[in-house]
Amino acid sequence: MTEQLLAGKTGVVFGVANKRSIAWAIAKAWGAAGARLIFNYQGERLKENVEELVSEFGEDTPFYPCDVSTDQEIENFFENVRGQTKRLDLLLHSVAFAPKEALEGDFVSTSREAFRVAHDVSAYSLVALARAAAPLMSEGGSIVAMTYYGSEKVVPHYNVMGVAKASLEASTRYLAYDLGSKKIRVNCISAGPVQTLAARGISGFSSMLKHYQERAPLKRSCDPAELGQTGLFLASDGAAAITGQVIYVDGGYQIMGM
Ligand code: NAD
Ligand code: 0WE
Repeated sequence: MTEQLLAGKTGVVFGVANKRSIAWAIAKAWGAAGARLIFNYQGERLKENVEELVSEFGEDTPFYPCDVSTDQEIENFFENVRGQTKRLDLLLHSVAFAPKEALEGDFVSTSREAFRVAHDVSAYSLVALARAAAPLMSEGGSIVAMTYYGSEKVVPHYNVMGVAKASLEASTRYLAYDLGSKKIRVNCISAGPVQTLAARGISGFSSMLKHYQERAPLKRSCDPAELGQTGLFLASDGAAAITGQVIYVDGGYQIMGM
């Protein structure tokens, strides 16, 4: 039994698409620890999926549409949140997108538009969501975002997503500075590769998992439940003095030089 580390806390979760989503693993850990959760879904296409999943937390679990590339949808989403709760404690950002063609060829071929979209959806959205959530975090809070090692070293084909994740990680540090006086902490989890919807389309993904099994100190990447437990730690008072950091949940892969 998990201790009720998050009893009395309320969180918003961005990025559940299906049961394999990293957001879903972290939501389950937060929910099992006693948090009340409110979810987004990206658009009508994902509504039924998300509706069925979130009902596991009870029939009345709120979920609202929010495409993070639209200011108006972010405003409407938080208007709905304010209808459910006076206070927020937790925010999960588990959202990324780059146009498919930008993850296939060379980085040097990245179009202006693909660069813009990748940064808008995958990095700027953290700033916009943090700004909308902060006024509700009246007793402090914890903001957690998902990142990947391709932000700091070249991972072939990760391309513009790596540049956007570098921006996400830097944004995490600047947000941690701005929001620290309100006792709002902002951190990233850098996950090793996990089989999700966002990973399935990537050619050579299973050879990446094999690479981690050969090279990572723990001889594997990570599993979603472990990301859930790290997300729970960052949300809890155990992490009360941790902000602006990137925590690696990657079997130790990030420490290796050869
Ligand atoms: P996923 O496909 O389950 O989740 C990605 C989510 O992003 C989806 O729910 C999708 O709806 C959402 N999204 C995309 N564009 C959006 C938009 N405009 N507005 C609102 N939502 C939008 O895949 P995942 O692997 O769980 O990815 C979650 C996060 O984890 C991402 O930030 C990803 O970069 C990161 N990550 C994934 C891996 C991996 O190997 N799977 C490793 C490290 C980090
Ligand atoms: O962040 C990611 C992937 C995010 C992602 C996935 C897609 C696939 C479908 C963003 N945009 C899109 N656009 C689509 O059209 N990961 C950390 C998983 C991932 O993706 C890779 C990886 C890894 C790891 C792409 C190339 C190389 C490695």
